[in-house]
Amino acid sequence: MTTEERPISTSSFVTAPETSVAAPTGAQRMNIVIVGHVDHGKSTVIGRLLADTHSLPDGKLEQVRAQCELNSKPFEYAFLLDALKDEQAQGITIDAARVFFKSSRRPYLILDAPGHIEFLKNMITGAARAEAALLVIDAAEGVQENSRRHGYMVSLLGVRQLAVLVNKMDLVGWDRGVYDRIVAEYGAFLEQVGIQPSCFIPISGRGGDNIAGRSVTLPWYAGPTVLGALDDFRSEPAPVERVFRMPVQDVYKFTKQGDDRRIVSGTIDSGTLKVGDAVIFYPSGKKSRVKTIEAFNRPPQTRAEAGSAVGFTLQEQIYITRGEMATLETERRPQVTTRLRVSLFWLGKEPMAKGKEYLLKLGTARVTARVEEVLRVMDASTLDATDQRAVVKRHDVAECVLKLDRAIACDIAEDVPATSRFVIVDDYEIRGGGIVREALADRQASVRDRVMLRNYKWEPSVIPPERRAEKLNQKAALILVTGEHEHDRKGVAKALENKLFEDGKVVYFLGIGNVLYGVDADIERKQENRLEHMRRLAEVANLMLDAGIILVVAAAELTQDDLEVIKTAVQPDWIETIWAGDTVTTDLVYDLHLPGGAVPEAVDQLKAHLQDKGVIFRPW
Ligand SMILES: Nc1nc2c(ncn2[C@@H]2O[C@H](COP(=O)(O)OP(=O)(O)OP(=O)(O)O)[C@@H](O)[C@H]2O)c(=O)[nH]1
Ligand SMILES: [Mg+2]
Repeated sequence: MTTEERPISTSSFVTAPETSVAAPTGAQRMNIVIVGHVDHGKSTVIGRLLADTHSLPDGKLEQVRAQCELNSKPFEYAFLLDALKDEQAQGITIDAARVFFKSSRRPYLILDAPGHIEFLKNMITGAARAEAALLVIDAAEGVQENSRRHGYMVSLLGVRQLAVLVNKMDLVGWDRGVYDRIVAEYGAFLEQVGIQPSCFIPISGRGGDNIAGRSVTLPWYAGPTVLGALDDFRSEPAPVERVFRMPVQDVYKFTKQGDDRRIVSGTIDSGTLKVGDAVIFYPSGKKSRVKTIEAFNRPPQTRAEAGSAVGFTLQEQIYITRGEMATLETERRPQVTTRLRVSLFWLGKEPMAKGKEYLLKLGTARVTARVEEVLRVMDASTLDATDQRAVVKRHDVAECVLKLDRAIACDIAEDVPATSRFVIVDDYEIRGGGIVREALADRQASVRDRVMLRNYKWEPSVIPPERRAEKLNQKAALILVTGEHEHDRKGVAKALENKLFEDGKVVYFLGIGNVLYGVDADIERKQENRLEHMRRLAEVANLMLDAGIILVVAAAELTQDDLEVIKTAVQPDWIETIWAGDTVTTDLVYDLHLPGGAVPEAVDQLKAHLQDKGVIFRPW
C-alpha cells in the first residue's frame, strides 16, 4: 500500500489532544523506551506525539511538510525527528534517539532505539534507564520476531510497565478482529515471559488515531490513548530514595607537596551521599568517612544524589581503585563474589561458548569472565527452550553461571537494578548483556569475609602507597614464582631477589617453607588446610606489600585456586605470576612463562617483565 491511501489525519476525525498545557513544574520526568519490529511505526508514533502535544517548535511541522512537497515526497511524521536533530528551541532537545516532551501530567523522555545492540547498550549502561516501554506492532504484518525479542528484552532488563500499540489500523480497515487476534497472540507471549501489559491500544500513527486524541474510526475501543497510557504509568521511586551506590570511576590525587588528599569520583547510581557519611568500598571492604563533596564548576556541597557526577574526599586516606563500589555503612551491603547466576541476552555472531574468556563490565568494574555452566537456553522470539546446548547463539536468552577471575561488587536485580546490569565484551564489541539474578558462593567466600573485616578494621598509615612508591622508586608487588616440583624455581626467585637488591630495590625472598613452619606452625600440612595456608601466605604478603616491598615468593605447583585465594587478600593487580619450567603442570593462568634454562637468562627475562609492568622502571 502506498502512503497516499489514506489522508493524513485532520481534526475532523481525531478529537482535540487531551493535553496542550505544560506539565506541572516539579513533576518527575519519566523515561520511556519505544521498541518494536523494523518499520512498524516507532518514529511515526513519536513524531505524532510531539506534534499532537504541541511540543514542536512553532512552524516546524509546516516547514517539514513544505520541504516534502518541494521534493515531491510524501510527508512522514518520522521526518520530524530528523528535522529536530539540532534543534534546541522551545525546550526541545533531541538527538538520534532521545526525544523530550511534556504532557499535562509530567515531562517525558522517549528513547527510540534503532536496533538491538543500541537498545541493549543504552538499557544496560544506564544511559537510558526506562521505567516503562511502548511496544509497536504493525496490525497488517502482525507479531514479528523482534516484537517478541524486544518484549523479552524489556522484561529481562527490568522494565515492568508496558503498553502495546497495535499500529497501522488503517491498513486493516480498522478491523476489530485483526486487533483482537494480535492481542490474544501477543498477550499469550507476554504472559510466558511474566509481563502483564498495562494495555493494548489500536492506533494509527500516521493518522494520529488514539495517539493524543481519541479516534472516531475506532468506536469499539474504549481504553486509553497512547498519551493517556503514558500518563497512567506509575513513577518508580526515585533512585534517590534507594540505597547509595556509586561505582568508583577514578581516584585523583592532589599533586601539591604534602597534600595527600584523594578525590574519589564517579556517578551516583542510586541513593544519596552526605558529608560525614561512613562509606565502605566493595569488594575490598575498606572504610572511611566523607570529608567533602566536590562538584565540577560548583562550590563544594554537603550532599549529592543519584544521577549526579561527583567527587568526594575522605577523612582517612585509604587505598581504593577504579572498579570498586562505594556504599554506605548503614545500608544494605552489596554482593561480593566471583560467581554469578545471571540472565543474559546474546547478540554476538559467534555463539557464546563455555570456558572462553570474555570481559564483563558491571558499573566501573572490568573483569575477565568465563561461562562456568549454561543452565538454560531459549530462543528469545519463540521461547523454545533448547536446554541441551552448551552454547548460546545469537538472539538467545540464557541463564548461566559466570565465573569471574576476581571478585566484584554488585547487586541482584530485585534489590538494586542499576548495579545488577552488566554487558559482556569480546574483541572490543558488546556481545551481550544481562542482569545478576543471584550471587553464588565461591571457594574464597570464607577468606573474603575475613579480608573484608581486616580492611574494615585497618588502621591506615599517614603515608599513602604512592608516596612510598615514589620514595622507594618501585611499586610494591607480589611476584609468585611457581613451577614443577623438580624445577629450580627457588634458584630463580633468589637470583631475582639478589639482582633487584643490587639494583637498589627493597626486595625480599620468601620461600613457602618459611611460612609453613612459622606462621603456619599451628596447622597441619594437609590438603584440607591448603586454603588456610594460602590465606596466611597472602596475609603476610599483604603486610609486606603495604610496607612498599617487592616480595618474591617461591612455591611449587600453585594452582588457579591458590591464586584466587591469594587475590582475595592481596590487591589483585599487584600480583605477577611466573611459571618456571618447560611443562606447565597446573591450571594456573600465569603472566609470564619461563621455560627451563639457565638462571641468569631467566632473571633477565623476569626483570624485563617487571619493567614492562611498571613495578620497576627502565633507566632513561
Ligand atoms: N498506513 C500507515 N502507515 C504507517 C503508520 N504508521 C507508520 N506508518 C508507515 O510505516 C513506515 C515506517 O514507519 P516508521 O515510523 O519509520 O517506523 P519505525 O518503527 O520507526 O522504523 P525503524 O526505525 O526503521 O525500525 C513509514 O512509511 C510510515 O509512514 C500508520 O498508522 N498507517
Ligand atoms: Mg524509526
